[in-house]
Amino acid sequence: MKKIMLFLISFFLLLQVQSQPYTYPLPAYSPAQANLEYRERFRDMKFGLFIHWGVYSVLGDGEWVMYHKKIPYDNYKRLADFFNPVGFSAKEWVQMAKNAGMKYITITSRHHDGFSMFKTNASSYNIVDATTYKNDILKELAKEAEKEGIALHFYYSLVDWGRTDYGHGKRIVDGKPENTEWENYISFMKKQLTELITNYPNVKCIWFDGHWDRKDANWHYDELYSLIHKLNPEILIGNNHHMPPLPGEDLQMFEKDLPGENKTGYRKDNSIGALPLETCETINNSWGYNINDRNYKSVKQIIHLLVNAAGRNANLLLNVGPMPNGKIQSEFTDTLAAVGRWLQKNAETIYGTRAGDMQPQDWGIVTSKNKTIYVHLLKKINNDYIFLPGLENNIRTASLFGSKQDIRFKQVPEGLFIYLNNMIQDDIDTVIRLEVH
Ligand code: FHN
Repeated sequence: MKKIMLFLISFFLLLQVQSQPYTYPLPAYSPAQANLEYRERFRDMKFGLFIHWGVYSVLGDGEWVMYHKKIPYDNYKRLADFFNPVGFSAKEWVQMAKNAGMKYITITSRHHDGFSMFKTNASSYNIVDATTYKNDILKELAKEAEKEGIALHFYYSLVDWGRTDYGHGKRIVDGKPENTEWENYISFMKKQLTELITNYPNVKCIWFDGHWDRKDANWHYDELYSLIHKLNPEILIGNNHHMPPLPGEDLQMFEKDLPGENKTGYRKDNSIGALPLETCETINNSWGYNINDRNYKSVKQIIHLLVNAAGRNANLLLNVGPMPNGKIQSEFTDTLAAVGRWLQKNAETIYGTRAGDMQPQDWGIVTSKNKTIYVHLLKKINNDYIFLPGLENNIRTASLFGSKQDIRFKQVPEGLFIYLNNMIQDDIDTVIRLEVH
């Protein structure tokens, strides 16, 4: 009995030692001027299109279908034979994003299933070499996005369920999966990242995902990040690792959470840093195409996400999962078009703004630009007034945005009262424009 106890104790101690998160002694990083400038342009953009697309879309059950349905990799790989997206049009996608008021597109260049959506010499499991379609859709998208003034970002998975050098499911010992060629996997990623940056020179951000699969592994971020910044110092690096940013990263991202919230529970440390912020969300409940998912967010919900993100200094990266034929379903395109119409009217209150000095309130948020503050009421207010605590700016005028209607206000040391008497409130967002002295 004593022996068994001893064995169990040492087994659990060993497990604990092995599952220690890897700590990153990353070198200090000073971003290049071009990088700092792109960070500001990125902050101004406010709204981007996230695209999860790969061979998994053929099964219409999301991008994790292989994992969830326990499909052996050899069988899963055959999906490439059926992936023939003849309906894909880079022009249509870019126009859809533009009409929605989106300023950038982030697309999955390779997801956890290891299928590359671009021509790569590092693996034959890619859209050009493994499908009958044979076209590099990233090339087409890159060309079209550049022509239309839309910035292009690439999602890149750290996880690979297929490669033996990744060793999916293996135990991590001393920062590496046991009995695998981990260094080989790292150099495979370096090859692909080099291709993505040199063959698609307008790419402006690499969006890593999958760290959470191996918190205790050494991902060699020092090498990956310095390679990217050496190839193009302007490129922003983001990593969806659910931790505060590491040295070498240029943006902080939040998955299905606004900065400061932690609804998903992904974060241990919920702090918000000084880097540009981005929050990503799905237009229904799925990232990759899911034929059964009818949980479409409404136009109002999307606008509220966007406004709430802007009021917290973050961009909204809104995801759609295109169908296997390359088309985007009408439920999504209709919503995006309606959001675009709203943005056309309200552009000034969103693009190029920063969060106002006031913390988000129960009724909404504020954005600001130069000497103007935009108060976004995201709820119908039954009171005669709202109060903006801590607003110290010296207000000159207040008016209903988009009309000449002046609004009464009163400044006190604790903040600002805005009187709403008889104001017709908008069902989505009533915007009040404050001019500061
Ligand atoms: O596992 C992925 C998931 O498929 C999707 O890509 C999202 C996007 O943020 N990230 C991962 C989950 O954290």
